[in-house]
Amino acid sequence: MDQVRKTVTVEEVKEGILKHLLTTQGQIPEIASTNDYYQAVAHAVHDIILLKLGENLKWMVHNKGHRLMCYLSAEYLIGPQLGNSLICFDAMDLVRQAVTELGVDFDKMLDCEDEPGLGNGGLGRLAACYIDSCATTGVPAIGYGIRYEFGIFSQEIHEGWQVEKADKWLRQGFPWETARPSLALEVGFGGHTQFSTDAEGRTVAVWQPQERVKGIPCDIVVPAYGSNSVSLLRLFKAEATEAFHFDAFNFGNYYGAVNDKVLSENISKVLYPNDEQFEGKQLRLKQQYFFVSCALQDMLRILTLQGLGVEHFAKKFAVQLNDTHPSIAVAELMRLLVDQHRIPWEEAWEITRNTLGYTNHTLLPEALECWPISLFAQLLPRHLEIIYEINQRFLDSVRPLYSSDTGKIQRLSLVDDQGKKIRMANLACVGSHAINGVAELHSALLQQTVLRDFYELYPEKFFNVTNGVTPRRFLALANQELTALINEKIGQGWIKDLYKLKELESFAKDADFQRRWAAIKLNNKKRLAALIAERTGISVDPNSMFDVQVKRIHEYKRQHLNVLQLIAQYNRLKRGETAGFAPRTVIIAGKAAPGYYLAKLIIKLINSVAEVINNDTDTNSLLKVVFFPNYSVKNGNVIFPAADLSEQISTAGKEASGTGNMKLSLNGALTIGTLDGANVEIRQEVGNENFFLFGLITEEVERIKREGYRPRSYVESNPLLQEIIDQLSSGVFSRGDCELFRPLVDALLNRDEYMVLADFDAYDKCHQQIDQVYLNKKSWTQMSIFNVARMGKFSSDRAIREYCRDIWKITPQL
Ligand code: 26W
Repeated sequence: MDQVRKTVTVEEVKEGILKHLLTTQGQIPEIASTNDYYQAVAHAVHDIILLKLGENLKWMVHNKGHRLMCYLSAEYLIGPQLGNSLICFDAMDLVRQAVTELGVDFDKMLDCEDEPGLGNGGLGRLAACYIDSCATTGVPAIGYGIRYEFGIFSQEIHEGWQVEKADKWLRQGFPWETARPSLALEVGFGGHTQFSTDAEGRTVAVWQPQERVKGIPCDIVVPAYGSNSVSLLRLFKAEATEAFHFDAFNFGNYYGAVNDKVLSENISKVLYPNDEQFEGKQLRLKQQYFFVSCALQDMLRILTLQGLGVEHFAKKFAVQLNDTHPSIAVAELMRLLVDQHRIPWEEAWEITRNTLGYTNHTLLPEALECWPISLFAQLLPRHLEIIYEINQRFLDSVRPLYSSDTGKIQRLSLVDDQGKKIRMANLACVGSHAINGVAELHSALLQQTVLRDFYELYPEKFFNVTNGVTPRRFLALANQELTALINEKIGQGWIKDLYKLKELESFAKDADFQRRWAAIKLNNKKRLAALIAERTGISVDPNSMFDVQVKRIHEYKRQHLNVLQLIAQYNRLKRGETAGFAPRTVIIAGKAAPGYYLAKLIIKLINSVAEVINNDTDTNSLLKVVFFPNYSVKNGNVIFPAADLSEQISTAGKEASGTGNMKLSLNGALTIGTLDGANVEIRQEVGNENFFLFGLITEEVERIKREGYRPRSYVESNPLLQEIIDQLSSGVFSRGDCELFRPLVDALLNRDEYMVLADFDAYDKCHQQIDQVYLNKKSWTQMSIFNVARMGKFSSDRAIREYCRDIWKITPQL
């Protein structure tokens, strides 16, 4: 890699860009737009990445025995590619100079990139971080998924409400992928099973699907930082098979055939925008099976290419299931091995279990996937038979252990109590050799709650791998000024070994270092302030505390707790209680699932409260509120470096891990948080004194609920809270409309599923304490430095090394 950089001069880079300006954009400099230049630069950089791919493919051919990690994920939120690639090649300055010399504004050019939003949130971004870390740590890896034509909707705000707009990310073309139609695979749906007897007298099941669809691999090559290693993201696009055309000509039903063609191509049309909410939609099951089948067939193709028999499958591949979305892989791999390759059931089962690992990402019951059996029978009849067979053998094997405990057997069953649904988490547990949660607390809770019966049955299968984030994108790229300062003090080693940030501790008390650290934060805040003004028209003061909560909007994440505290603070300021208050800008961003009414109402609430507070001249020099629209990887990278305070305030026990918490802390924000998800470990790492803790812990949440939680009692005993509820109910923040926020207020007063009211007082007091610390600039900065210095654990490189050691049994090459 070094060679690539050292041998390339600015002149050569310019030449490469100008060549692509003509050959891919058909443009000459005199009339080329900034976007034309972006496309040209992207293609030039993509050429370099493809050369690296060549090296990797050669390595694979010569290392046939090496295990390959295959990540199965319905979502990848990879973010913009150009800036990250330049970081990986250490070519940012070189290309900046070349582009500038061509008379183009480099930052505007970078900004032309539309990101592929092929994921909802945490789970999709984690998948992208892991593919990145596999490249950098030298773990040969392919990420398999779906190339949605429309990714997560883009969010606009109209009169305070979220409005969803189609995400046309392919509008300008996408220079980072290569379609490989010659590697297309076929996937079936529907039909029935035919049983016959083979030459040796064995029964053979042959699935006769009613419908077939082609999966075209679209490859994105993901570069490593500082080496020639790459990972491959292989996303499948659905296309009609040629059979449609035959039908059309043979039967004269041309329009019917074209219509079928359109229908089959719908499979990869759009990403489902729900997270943490299962919806039993047929097309979604089709998507899941479509990419899983393509992926497993692709692996079998690779095996054949390497001259290895199917019996080597588990030795060659470690397949990781990113939640249950790809868990149909258990049945599909069995079908391919047993029905197509005639491997005896027991042997196939051994291979399947040794191959698969399952990662759980949520404890919320409404997120757990349970597919109606009727749907399965219709779409995947053969798989349903296989699942029944797996279930029968499994239950037969455990019955002797729990003979008298029929409840236990029922809970372990892959089929629900009513015999109506397939429990995909159970299928994933039975079909894998390893099961893991994504933070210490989450893994412990999994074992105590949703997967308890499986834990008791197979304790040795359970692991924890705490999530991580890539330091390349989320520090080196997002925060280039801070990176330069860190590099000046401790060198660049931290980019590949994040524990090295520890060396910053010796500068934490250095006044000059603190001054430079704070100056960089201020610059980042100015950059965000400019973007806020551009996107919302709201002007904010970069000298105020930037208090940031960015994540999907969900009741369990409690954006409304943030709003209640904000109103409490506003009321205090209105009463003239300004002593000890640190001027504050509250910044909230995140998308709501389009069908999640209360989440959308929370967005409206934030905007309504913002309208009142921002326009109140009594207080608006001290307190401002911004709902930043369309939170994405791209916007996130401007927000993270500008945050002073990171809000991680979910109800204890509900957030599996969180990864935004890591990105913000890595950029020097201090955390206000509950003991939930990875917050627990962040606090452990940065030190209790550098973390603002509040709120009930998981056991207290459970106990209070058990004993009968009465949310109203918290309002009755707290005049501050009473005042806020009255304001919300009397239209103070809704131009007199007393009905607007009633559903939210009612949910809080009557149920308060997520204990917002129970945690309000502790949260409010914690915020007041934070103001005290913030007003002491030196000590705040020192805490910020300690936070960054102690983030080593939260690199996705560390997480990948743990997966390699505990689950995949792969030795990283770097
Ligand atoms: C079937 C509908 C559905 C769709 C997506 C249910 C659940 C999901 C995901 C599992 C939701 C998700 O993204 N979970 C998040 O995963 C992150 C990565 O591990 C964690 O950091 C977050 O805490 C968790 O909410």
